[in-house]
Amino acid sequence: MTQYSAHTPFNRLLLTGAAGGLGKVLRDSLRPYAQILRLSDIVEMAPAAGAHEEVQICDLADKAAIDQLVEGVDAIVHFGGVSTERPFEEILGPNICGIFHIYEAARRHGVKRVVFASSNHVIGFYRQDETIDASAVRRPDSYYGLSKSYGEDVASFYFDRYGIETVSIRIGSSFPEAQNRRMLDTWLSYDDLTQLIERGLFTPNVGHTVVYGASDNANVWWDNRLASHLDYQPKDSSEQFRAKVEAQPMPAADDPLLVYQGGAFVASGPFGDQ
Ligand code: NAI
Ligand code: 15L
Repeated sequence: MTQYSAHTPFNRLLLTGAAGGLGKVLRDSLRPYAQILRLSDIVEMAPAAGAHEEVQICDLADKAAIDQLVEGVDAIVHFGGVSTERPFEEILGPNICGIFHIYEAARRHGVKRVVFASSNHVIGFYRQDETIDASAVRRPDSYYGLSKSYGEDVASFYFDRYGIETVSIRIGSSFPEAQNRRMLDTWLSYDDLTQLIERGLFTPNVGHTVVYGASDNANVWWDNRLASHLDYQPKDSSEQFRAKVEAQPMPAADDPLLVYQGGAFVASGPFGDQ
């Protein structure tokens, strides 16, 4: 039985989406928490596997491949998938089938802890002048947001039914810098993201916990008191980017970027023949 303690690194920790923007960062920052990091993505990654790493390239939509991927790991940091709004058909395999495959494999192989990269887009239709906590009814703003909302439901189900614990991080905007006015409020630094994942991996008895992923920014839309057991204490703030961002032209007052928590996602699509 795996013991979850901040002082006992995992033997094998799986990181999906390891070739992505956040995956590249987490490949380094999660290093202290496992003897071996198993890195996975659908695309090859550079550099190739180094010391204490192993790489398995596979498609989250491929159930058998994900079953093999999860075999032998102690915990999963699930960051793989489509990370922006796309036609539903492009999201279905990686995000919706993908998260089901991850949890089915976890169940089959006895993995008891997952940290899931959820998104602010599960609540994107709340307005920026509203403050919400994790109990707020979800208001997905996109097919992408719907897929993350489904992912949170899968996490909840697999806890209630099989005792697999998850911390779902509703990540705001995790990039090197806040790029616009909305991101001054949603920005999450890489160090604060790493802290959230560390708390998600090592805090005992999380059941299914939903936590909002934002740094210690000046303006707060998200109340994390329902996740206080994680003891997440953000250290960074987007104030360092304010002057640069506020030098940008001011969008119209009704621009979704300034109105909705999900910003432009609320107005993306429809796609294809519609
Ligand atoms: P990204 O798009 O750079 O990385 C996602 C990775 O998933 C890519 O390397 C991609 O190749 C991989 N992937 C896509 N389809 C796949 C499939 N079928 N099978 C296996 N791997 C597949 O995105 P980023 O920014 O690194 O985000 C990582 C995770 O965090 C994503 O799940 C995203 O939805 C979530 N997130 C990120 C936020 C951010 O601000 N960066 C905000 C909210 C959520
Ligand atoms: C997300 O969920 C996306 O993965 C990321 O690319 C950003 O768009 C972010 O949300 C955001 O809302 O800024």
